[in-house]
Amino acid sequence: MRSGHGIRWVVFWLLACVILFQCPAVAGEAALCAPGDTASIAPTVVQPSIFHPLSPPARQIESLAWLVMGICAGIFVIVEGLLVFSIVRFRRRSMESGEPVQLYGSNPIELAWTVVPLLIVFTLGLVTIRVIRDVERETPPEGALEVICIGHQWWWEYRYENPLSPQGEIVVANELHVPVGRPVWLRLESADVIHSWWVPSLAGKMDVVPNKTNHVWFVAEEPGLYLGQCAEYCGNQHAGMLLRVNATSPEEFDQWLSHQASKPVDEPAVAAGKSIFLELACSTCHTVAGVSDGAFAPDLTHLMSRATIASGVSPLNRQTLRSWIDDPQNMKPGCNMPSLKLTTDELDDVTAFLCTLK
Ligand code: HEC
Ligand SMILES: [Cu+2]
Repeated sequence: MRSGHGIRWVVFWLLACVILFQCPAVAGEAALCAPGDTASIAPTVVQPSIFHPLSPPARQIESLAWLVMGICAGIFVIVEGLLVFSIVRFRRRSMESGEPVQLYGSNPIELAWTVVPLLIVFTLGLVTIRVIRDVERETPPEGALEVICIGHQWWWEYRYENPLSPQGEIVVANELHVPVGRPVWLRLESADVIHSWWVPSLAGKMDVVPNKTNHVWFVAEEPGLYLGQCAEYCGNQHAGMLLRVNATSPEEFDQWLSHQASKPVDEPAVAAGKSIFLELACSTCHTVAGVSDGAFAPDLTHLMSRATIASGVSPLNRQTLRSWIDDPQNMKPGCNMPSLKLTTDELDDVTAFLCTLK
């Protein structure tokens, strides 16, 4: 009976290790697809894993995780070792009969298994509190880039204060851009339900709560594309609410920022598509700077500068864009954009218009 217990533990730990080390490769595939209309060099993809930290808070969390796992592994080896030893050493031999010697009470043993766990819990508690204090700051780190992040069902909105932009602010969807080596201070807000911002290589999970402001900070140490995932169940497209953080050199970041602050090109050739965009409900939900100012859905001013569509669910190119507009419920069932049932011609025109929004 006891050995059955031992085997269950071994199986449990093996499974736990497999799960821990096989962190899901969220959207890795999509990330590697270059966008159709913007020629950009595919950045190094940093897969989401707490065991690949590239930012100070993520490093602290990793060290803490190893400490906890080390202590647990020690306990596991000692307990299971004693168990196996007892099973083998004190097994019933064929010649023996009757009950083995019964022992009741032992002060040294009682003391040992009270004091040792207390010490372990105390140590882990102290170390954890220290890590939490460092990871959850009350004030922005010095020289931080401050960005507002708003969680929506099922996409992310980022707002940068930017004097270059006429509105004094630039708004982008789903793809956060940050400069390497500079602290980033994200102010997290929610437009609807509770989400959680989690890019494991950069920082720990932080809930995004309606009517409450939370913060998360990180410093991307290397250039690359950091992937993550909404980590709080938020409805039927929770799994389609992926996170992408592009860390680039400060120069590239400044270029990106000033491009995002620029007005969209006004292409006379796509006037038909533009007027369909304005006449149909598109413009009541979406902003295109200088064209419409819907605030419910992703800002499309520089749509084609993004690599993905629908919060990382699909790579972005003319084809995916067209099929998205045709029926978003195909690509992202349950999402908050309806199919407006455009005719083939209207579809082509609107797609052509959006494709100019580089
Ligand atoms: C009822 C509001 C609503 C209307 C009307 C609407 N959309 Fe959307 N749209 C959304 C929402 C919400 C999303 C985000 C969906 C998601 O990722 O979960 C979205 C996403 C998009 C995206 C992808 C943006 C990105 O970066 O991922 C495009 C492109 C788009 N809409 C174009 C259009 C066009 C063109 C029309 C008109 C034919 C239109 N939308 C009408 C709400 C709307
Ligand atoms: Cu979410």
